[in-house]
Amino acid sequence: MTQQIIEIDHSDWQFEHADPAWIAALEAGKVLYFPHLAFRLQADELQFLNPDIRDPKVRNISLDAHGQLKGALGDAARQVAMTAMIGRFRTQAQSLIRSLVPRYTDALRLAPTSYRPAQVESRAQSWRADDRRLHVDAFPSRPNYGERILRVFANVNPEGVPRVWRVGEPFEQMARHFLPRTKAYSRWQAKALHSLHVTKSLRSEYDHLMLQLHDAMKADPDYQREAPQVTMPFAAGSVWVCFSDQALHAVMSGQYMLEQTLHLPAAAQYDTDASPLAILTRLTGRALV
Ligand code: AKG
Repeated sequence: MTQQIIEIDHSDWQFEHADPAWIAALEAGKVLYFPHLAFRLQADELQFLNPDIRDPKVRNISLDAHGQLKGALGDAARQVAMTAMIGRFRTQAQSLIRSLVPRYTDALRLAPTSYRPAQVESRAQSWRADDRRLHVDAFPSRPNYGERILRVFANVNPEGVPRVWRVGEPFEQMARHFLPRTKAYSRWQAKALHSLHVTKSLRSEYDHLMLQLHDAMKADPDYQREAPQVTMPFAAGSVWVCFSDQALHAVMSGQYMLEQTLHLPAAAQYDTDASPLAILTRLTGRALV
């Protein structure tokens, strides 16, 4: 398998000169890893390194695009301080992306920022929601018509515990393997899902295929075990970036991570042929959105 993780020795959230080879690697579905780029907590924020600050009814604490904090326990002062911490990470993550891939800047759409204080190993989940299985991100209720999911992750574990991921083979290889097994798209069914409010808009054939691939991968124990992959411990005090709708990933262990999602129209990429939409369109031979 070609190398799926590209290490970049940089300790600043702003780039003066980004190497075009990094952009090509990112758009090819690789993970950019910054082992010496840390998101630093302030002294009064260390209190948030505690899994009990999360409302157990939600999976992650999040700051929505309007600056509203969700899923955090504690009084008003704590909520304000937590909003400030997550907001600072959001600003730094945006600055990293804008300087790393300047052409994206005007096209990016801000999505929520999450704080994940729970220990990965202790999560109990259905197979479909289990992110310990290799997958690409695809959302059942929010069709995106090929819009990209760009994510910035920061491991803020205070005890040096890495966040361990498995990173799988290139998207196209996986798609060639699973596409013959996917169920055919039904426009009628997509309309029914929309009218029942299961989906927020009409699910396109692209969205259908992405969900099928997500589920097919997670449901296949042989693929999970035997597919080409590397185990990658992302160090405490490091950052990594990938298109999570393209990079096959699974999280195996770790605790305390911040994550920023940014959406990007596939047409705003440097190489528009590299997107999952372009790859699936080529492999199926038809328009999918
Ligand atoms: C995802 O958000 O898609 C994941 O797989 C989880 C990654 C993580 O929590 O480290």
